[in-house]
Amino acid sequence: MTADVTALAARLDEAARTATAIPQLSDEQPLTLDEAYEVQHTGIALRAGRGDTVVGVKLGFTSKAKAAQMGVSDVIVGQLTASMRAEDGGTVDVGTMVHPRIEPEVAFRLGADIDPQDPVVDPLAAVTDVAPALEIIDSRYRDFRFSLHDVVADDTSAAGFVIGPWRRLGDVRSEIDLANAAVVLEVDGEVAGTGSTAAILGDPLRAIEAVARMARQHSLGVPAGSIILAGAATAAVPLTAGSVVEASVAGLGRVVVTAGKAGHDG
Ligand code: 0L1
Ligand code: MG
Repeated sequence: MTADVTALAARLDEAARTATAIPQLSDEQPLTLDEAYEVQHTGIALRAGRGDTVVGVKLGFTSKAKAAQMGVSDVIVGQLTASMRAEDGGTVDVGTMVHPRIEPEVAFRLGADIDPQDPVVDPLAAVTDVAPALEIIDSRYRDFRFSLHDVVADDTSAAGFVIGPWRRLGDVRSEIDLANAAVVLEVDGEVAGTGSTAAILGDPLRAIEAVARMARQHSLGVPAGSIILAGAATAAVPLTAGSVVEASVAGLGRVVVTAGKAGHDG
């Protein structure tokens, strides 16, 4: 049976807009991986129709622990939109989310396009900046449970992100080993997780090659200016209204956000 991509994307979109958990799509009918990405792209088009814009991409299942938990051997890719972004030091509205979690990440910014069709040019050459980041993930599925294809359709649980101060990648690489920098996640001043950037594909810079490959396989554009969230350095923790969350990456910097609760309009 061929999936009704438009209807499935609309179902997920409604779930996100109303902060209402829904059953996994695959409970009803199995989706192929290609169909799941089609659902994701259709959902992003729905957001674009409301004036939102794609500003980057994110990878999921970049840690061995998460990949093993899901029984997968490759990363997944989702899309970040302007409306998902909260300012460093600002507030993220958890009232618009179902059951948000937050995780510390490393973000990259492109100074040039990544052309996924060009196998000659090293995609790493397109990266100009790096920053500590926080990602807010929020599965639109009940109990945060999903199959691989369900979570791809659900834009890999993308819901929010915060980017700390950008630094030139070349400067940072001359100062620290970006492949093994200590990461600390704090909630309300208490340590909620510790890890290393090594948890991100062994080296967060490997995310760039992975993004180029995923862009080629799943027809994504990654133009100059795009933000790339490379993956999480610790497990995600629940994000509740009133919490102040800070991530620090040793030698790179820190980023902070407060969870507020205004909720959806109407
Ligand atoms: O950013 C992530 O690693 C999330 C990927 C999707 C799986 C999840 O929601 O935990
Ligand atoms: Mg993430």
